[in-house]
Amino acid sequence: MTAAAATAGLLLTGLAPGAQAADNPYERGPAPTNASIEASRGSYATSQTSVSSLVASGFGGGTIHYPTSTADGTFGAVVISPGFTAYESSIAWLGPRLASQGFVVFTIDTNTTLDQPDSRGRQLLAALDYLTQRSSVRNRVDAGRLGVMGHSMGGGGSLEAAKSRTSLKAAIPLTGWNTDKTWPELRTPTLVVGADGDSIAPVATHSKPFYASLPGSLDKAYLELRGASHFTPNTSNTTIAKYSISWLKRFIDNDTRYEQFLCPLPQPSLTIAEYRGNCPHTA
Ligand code: 9J3
Ligand code: ZN
Repeated sequence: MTAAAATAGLLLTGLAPGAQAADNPYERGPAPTNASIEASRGSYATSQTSVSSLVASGFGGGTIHYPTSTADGTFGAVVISPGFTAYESSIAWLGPRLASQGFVVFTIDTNTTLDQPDSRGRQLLAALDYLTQRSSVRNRVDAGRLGVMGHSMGGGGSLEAAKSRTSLKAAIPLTGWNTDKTWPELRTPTLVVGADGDSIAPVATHSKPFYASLPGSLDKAYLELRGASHFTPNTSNTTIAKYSISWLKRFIDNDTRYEQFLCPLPQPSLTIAEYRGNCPHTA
């Protein structure tokens, strides 16, 4: 070993935990376990800040949840839209649940509760722009690593957002609803979550064709929740959380430590009626 190499080794071993020179600069938090992604909270303490509808432009305001500490640098971010006639409160559980794993999470209200999926898609993008350009936490966000989620028409909106902004790193429609059933235009890794008992956005006419129409070359997955309804995404749900966390980590953070939860494909269980996808992932 040269003196220079020995010095480099000393420097690396001398770094503080969490500040190690990781192969992946976007990796955040400790090595995951099944227990850590199922837990009601991750390793990061979180804070929140409200965004008034009066300052929001192009969407209805909301709440930003974010890791309190700045010691780990910037984080990827995700904006989440509620569904038809619903408010931010209907998807609020996802704010601290996802933020505590190491994301900035913006749960929003839409301009009106009757807005349709195409409008919700535009509002998700407006909220991402607010988050990265004008919000009080903008310096905590890595503007190049963004994702979208939503419930029902908000899930349909997440597909619309990914279609119009192909730079997005992850999309997760939760019991999504849309009159457009075909999404070959997407270039964003997409996890489609359906519910076996959904009679408002039945998987046969919504989530299944959404998933099937995504490009075969895309990293994509279809998770059908067992014993679930259209409104299952409106309250804390461990299956939704663990696969959403894994998908966001894998594709927003490029964190391959989470690949173990996505590939090989999860098997049917008490909470999973069906899971489809491509493995291994290519992005
Ligand atoms: O956002 C949703 O819950 C969409 C389902 C719905 O009520 O559609 C009827 C037009
Ligand atoms: Zn289409």
